[in-house]
Amino acid sequence: MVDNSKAPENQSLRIEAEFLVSAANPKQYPPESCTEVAFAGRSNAGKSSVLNRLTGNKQLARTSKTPGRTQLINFFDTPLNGRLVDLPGYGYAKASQKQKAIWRVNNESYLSQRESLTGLILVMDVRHPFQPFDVQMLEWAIESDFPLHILLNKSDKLKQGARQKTLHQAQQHIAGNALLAVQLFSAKSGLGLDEVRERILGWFNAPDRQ
Ligand SMILES: Nc1nc2c(ncn2[C@@H]2O[C@H](COP(=O)(O)OP(=O)(O)OP(=O)(O)O)[C@@H](O)[C@H]2O)c(=O)[nH]1
Ligand SMILES: [Mg+2]
Repeated sequence: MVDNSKAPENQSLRIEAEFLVSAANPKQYPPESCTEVAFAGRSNAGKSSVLNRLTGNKQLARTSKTPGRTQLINFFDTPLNGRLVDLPGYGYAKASQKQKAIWRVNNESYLSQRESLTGLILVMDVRHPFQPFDVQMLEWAIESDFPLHILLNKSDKLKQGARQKTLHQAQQHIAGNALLAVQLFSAKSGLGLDEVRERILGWFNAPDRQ
């Protein structure tokens, strides 16, 4: 992905990360030795690009123009006593029924069983927010009292007025729940980087869900 960010970064919020392991099933998950923050979202919303931008490492998670590229759960270690976890994207239309079923089992087992999971970043394309699977994820978070932070990614694709309007609608969508937050983001330009890094560092530093 082309990096054309001109936005100055607050270096004290940097989150370096390195690849730890890919898992196709729970037996392959690493030990629950530290806090984990997972990235979920529709295929092609830009989860891998967001991870690369957050960590300042364009090689970290693979990005692709071909949806459905990230099939496994990928774990990344940081020096901050916290891990970043890239979940496979959902909603890839061309996936077979069998692939979709495997996807669902893998994601649900991670989300429901992982004690060390402290926060969830839900990445949406700002141009198509709150698709059925996003809403399902949001409802799961609300029912489970689980902290969730929404990134309206690819904000560089919209003009200022349109993106503010989407942000406002999204804020109304989650209003009244202190565990939920939403912001504009662009993995391409770096818009919104400090805000999401602060949320993740907050989770790393206070692993009791909040
Ligand atoms: N313009 C723009 N393009 C983006 C942005 N984020 C991601 N993309 C592009 O969107 C496409 C998909 O990005 P990925 O990061 O591979 O998406 P993903 O959600 O990891 O996809 P899966 O691994 O299939 O689930 C790539 O072509 C990226 O370059 C962004 O903020 N702005
Ligand atoms: Mg990916």
